Amino acid sequence: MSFVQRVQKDVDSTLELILQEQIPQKRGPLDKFSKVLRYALFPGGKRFRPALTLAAAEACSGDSGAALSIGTAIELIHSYSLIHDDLPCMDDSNFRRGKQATHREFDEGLALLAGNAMLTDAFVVLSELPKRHSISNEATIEIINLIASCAGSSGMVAGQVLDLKSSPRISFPELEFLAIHKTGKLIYASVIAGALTGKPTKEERKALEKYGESIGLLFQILDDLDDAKEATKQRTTELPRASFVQVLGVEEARQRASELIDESIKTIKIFGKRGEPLVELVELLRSKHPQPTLG
Ligand code: GRG
Repeated sequence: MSFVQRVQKDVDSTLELILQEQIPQKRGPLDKFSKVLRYALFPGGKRFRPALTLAAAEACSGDSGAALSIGTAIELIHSYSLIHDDLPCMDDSNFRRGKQATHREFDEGLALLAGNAMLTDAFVVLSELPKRHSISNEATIEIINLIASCAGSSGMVAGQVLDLKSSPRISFPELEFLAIHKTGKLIYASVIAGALTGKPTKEERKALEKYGESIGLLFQILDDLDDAKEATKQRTTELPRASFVQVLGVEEARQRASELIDESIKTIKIFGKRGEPLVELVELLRSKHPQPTLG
């Protein structure tokens, strides 16, 4: 079993435990609500963010149990953002992860509340780090502060606001700022929160900050390249409101992705063997999106 497959299995079991603890079997509407949460969480997506948290913990010889709890909490936040992003008042998407979006399978009210519950429950999980793992109160507060600020009104939500109001004529700096917030901040938080389960040196933390920033932006550029490829296949010209492919063109977007892949791998060389899972995650993104070699 690969590193990522192991993380997927562990995150699924942790989510299952959280669901059982937060919503013990109740009858009536709450039973239905528990089905809504399950529908949105299983089967999951790539579980890429928790994989980053566990990989960063390993690089810093951190606590893997705590990293799994943190990564799962971040996956709850990510899942809330996907449910809300699909709502008619946002991206108005009917499908997610190969099936009906949550609000289409159930209704808008329940989908909205499922997102709210996931975001809130994530902080229950995080606040219990000292009780369940050997993480100090001080480190817990730092982790909660990092994740909340990366997800909130100066992080992912800010990016979503800009996306909602963006025009296809957006400039490159504006688009980069949008992507760094909408997609990059939560990915950055996944890396740094994992590192905080250990005791990274100043140099190690700096390297992980750079890695987190690069891989966050890379993730969005690759997603835009995928969307553009899909649009060509479907022979549609309908592209996301603001996309790197629209602003840079396919070749330049691929070139930028290739540079970010090289930068992120170079940055984590200082971890040697302990950094291997972090390298594996970049390689996973590369393998799914073959890049041109830079001349
Ligand atoms: C609603 C506050 C709020 C924010 C939504 C994440 C997000 C912000 C919107 C999703 C829009 C989108 C498709 C962005 C592109 C990059 C991205 C985050 C893709 C989805 O993440 P994956 O690929 O999904 O990790 P899985 O399904 O694998 O979990």
